[in-house]
Amino acid sequence: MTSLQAAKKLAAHLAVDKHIITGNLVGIGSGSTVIFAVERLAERLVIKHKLPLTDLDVNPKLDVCIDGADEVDSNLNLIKGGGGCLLQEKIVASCSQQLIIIADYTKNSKKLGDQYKKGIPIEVVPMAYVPIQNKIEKEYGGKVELRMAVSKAGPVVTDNGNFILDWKEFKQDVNWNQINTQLLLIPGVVETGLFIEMAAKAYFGLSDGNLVGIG
Ligand code: ABF
Repeated sequence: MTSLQAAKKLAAHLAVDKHIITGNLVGIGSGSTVIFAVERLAERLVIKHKLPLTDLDVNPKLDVCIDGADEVDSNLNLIKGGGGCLLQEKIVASCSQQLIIIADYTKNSKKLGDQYKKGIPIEVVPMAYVPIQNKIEKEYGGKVELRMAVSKAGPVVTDNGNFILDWKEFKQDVNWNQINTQLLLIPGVVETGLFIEMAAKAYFGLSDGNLVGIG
């Protein structure tokens, strides 16, 4: 296991051990860090030999959501969606009393954009991607790129049938709450990868085997 993987595992195990108690309804995100959280949950549920799964239409209120992130600033604001999942993760997080972020040390930053250079993901309705690109660049600056599949055969299509725009080289000293609200008002924007004032805590595994937590 590399030291980065070990750091992810540390944060994931601490979050599960500290925040999940028997009987909790738990939301789970995606990504390589969350896999360690799921493994830990499975270990703790070994007596039952399976993780009971549910849906938001059956259980719309969750106790805790554990998820990864691409970047976490010192105010616990997040960039998520680098792996393509953001809308469903934001829905699950919003149904949860507590959002706990688990990450390795590379995700810990003072300001959004300090560490993560791939941009803020914005999920959009396909027919609107060009007007949205133009509007964001004109009003807020930076560069907005359509995310392409690794094969370059076409754009990435999300689980919800939408495209993803990555907003790069944005200004960092801004009111992210306000910007997020404004972005969501653009017709065709479905959701953003800005998770503002949503996370209660973030744990970062370090390369030396220690952990730091914020929140
Ligand atoms: C998901 O997984 C995404 O929102 C985020 O982009 C990514 C983090 O993955 P990893 O833990 O693999 O870095 O939560």
